[in-house]
Amino acid sequence: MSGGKYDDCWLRYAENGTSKSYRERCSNVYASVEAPELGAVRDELRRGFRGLLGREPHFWQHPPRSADGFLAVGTPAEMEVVSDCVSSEAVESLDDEGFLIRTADWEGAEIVVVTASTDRGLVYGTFYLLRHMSLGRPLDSLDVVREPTNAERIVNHWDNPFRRSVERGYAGPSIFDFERLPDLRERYVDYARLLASVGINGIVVNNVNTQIPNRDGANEATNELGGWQLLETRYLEKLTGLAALFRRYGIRLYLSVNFGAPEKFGDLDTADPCDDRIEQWWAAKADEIHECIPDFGGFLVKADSEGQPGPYNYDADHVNGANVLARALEPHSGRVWWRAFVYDSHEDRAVQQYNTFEPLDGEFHENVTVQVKNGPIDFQPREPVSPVFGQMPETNLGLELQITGEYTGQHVHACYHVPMWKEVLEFDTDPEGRGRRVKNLFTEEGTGIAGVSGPGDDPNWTGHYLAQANLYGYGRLAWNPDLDDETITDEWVRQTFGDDPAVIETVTDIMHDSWPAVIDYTTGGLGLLHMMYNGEARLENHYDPSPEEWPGYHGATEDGIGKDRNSKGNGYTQQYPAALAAGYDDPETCPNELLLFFHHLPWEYELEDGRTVVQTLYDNCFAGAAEAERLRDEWNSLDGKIDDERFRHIAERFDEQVVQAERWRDTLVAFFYERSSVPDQRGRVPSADASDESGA
Ligand code: GCV
Repeated sequence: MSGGKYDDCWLRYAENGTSKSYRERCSNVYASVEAPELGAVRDELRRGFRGLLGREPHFWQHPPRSADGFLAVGTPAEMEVVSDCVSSEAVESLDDEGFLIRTADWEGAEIVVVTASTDRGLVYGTFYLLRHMSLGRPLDSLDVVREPTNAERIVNHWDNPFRRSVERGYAGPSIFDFERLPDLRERYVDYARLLASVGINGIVVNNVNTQIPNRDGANEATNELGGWQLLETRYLEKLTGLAALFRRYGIRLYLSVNFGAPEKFGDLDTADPCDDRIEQWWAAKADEIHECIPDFGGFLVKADSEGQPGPYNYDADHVNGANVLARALEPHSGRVWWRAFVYDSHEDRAVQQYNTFEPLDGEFHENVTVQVKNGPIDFQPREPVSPVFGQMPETNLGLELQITGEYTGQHVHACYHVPMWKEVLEFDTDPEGRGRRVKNLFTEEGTGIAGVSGPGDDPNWTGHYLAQANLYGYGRLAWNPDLDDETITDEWVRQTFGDDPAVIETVTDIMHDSWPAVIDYTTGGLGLLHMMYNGEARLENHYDPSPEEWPGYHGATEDGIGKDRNSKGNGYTQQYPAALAAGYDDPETCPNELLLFFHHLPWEYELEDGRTVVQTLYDNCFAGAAEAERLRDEWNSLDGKIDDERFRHIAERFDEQVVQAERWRDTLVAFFYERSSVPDQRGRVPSADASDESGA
């Protein structure tokens, strides 16, 4: 815990078997003192080495000539030691955020050099070195060069500044106390450290729902809470200090903005993007923001979606809307992240994003990134990859992932998202083309990755300690989508829980099997979705089972289940390139795990392994709930092997997960039986026959 209050997550910096050799090389640190980022570097080394070496290092303003070894952190331009050990070409060829770490012999001393061409690169290099040491790895013969694959690696907060709540957050109130800004909390520094340690370089601090729609019939006052007012001068001034704090860690601040802002602020009677006055209004606002926050990242916009205003309100389209903001930000190197999550009905929204955005390909301004959720619906436990990817070659695209577990058990259930994201990133958007995996789409300037983050003010940040791994894994993948999930999991487990092999093995196994279990008991594992309670209220729960509620999404009727999102139905399959479309369009070739997403099939349609659709749904629901129990038991086997606080907290969550998994199982199988009237061959689902028998 830092300061005894908040959990350190993966930045625990515990002493390990290699600490003795770390003391020899790192007790003396020669670090440049120039830029604010270097203050962050020194603070982190002090903190990290206090744990890893068991004592604070001594900081020098010149090379410590009497020492046998030392750590040097700086750019070659500033430090001769560095330029003596690393060629200037090697450093100059790095991109702005890249770094280089090398072990070298310098005037008889064994030194470790962390260098980069920018101060931001030094921040990342320092965190890399500390991770390397936290994993107990040796410092001999280091020769590491790293650069991020994706230039933009952003977290999106859905925090409501004036309520201090977090939409889809499961860890207490917002970390940010907006009303008290410009006062800064120590917690902001801790959060910036967590983000920078995994390479995040942008943060959107407020909810995309900048006005909270009156879905629950609340009065107008509710509309005041979403945060559109952050564009007011007094709030921009408040944000200045927060932006400076994040800047020390190489993180740029962004704001979600309300498309109707010019009108909302009362200056104008329209927000029509094609009106010159609106063009000027946004340009003046961008200038004002730049005055307060010189490295301001830009705007994130949810427009024409779920009650948020957008260009459609003014008979304009998404290009008009995004470009007017882009022109305003352009002189300040700012960027518009324009969300593609646009739909107007629950009829079948799968088709809508591609239909809305693909025709606009090539028309968005250079500094617009169209931010697309991984699937066409909404962060369901499993969805196909959105057909927008790979099919808007003339547009900067961004991938939006959900770090917070809105539909995956809301941090009561353990659900590790990294395997899901790997599936998305490795997806080939055009099997007949080349090099068009999702992970290769965000490497060009202007593209990037955004994660809906969700941490809150709870001491453990994420509600469930194991959910910290999703924030960790998101950052690591955003930096390098080629990393495999085993590597990421292993890094996270060791840094978070230490190096006891039994603990590592058990936690790794739990992480690995958690997502498949959630899919099975909340969907039946054949591609169904939106089986959960939605409700009328604003903060719908998305947690409890409620399969009757939205039949439009899963298509269950007496004759079968699933949705014809294929050429017989709404044509969704045809939005994919031919090879994918053909595969999905035929139930015989469609992957089982998405079968009912694409096809409405008879309950007794036979799958390849000889089981029927309904029997497979029954089996998977039972298997998922049984798996939740097994994961709980595995966790319980760690009693006494990790600290009591985390052990108990997670054990309690698992107990609740098991109960909830059984509730899901029982609700879904009863629903499947009620609709299909097909009994479970294994006799586990109470059926009409069974109750007749038991009554007899
Ligand atoms: C921020 C889903 C979520 C909403 C969220 C929306 C979005 O509908 O349930 O809470 O709103 O997605 O991504 O905009």
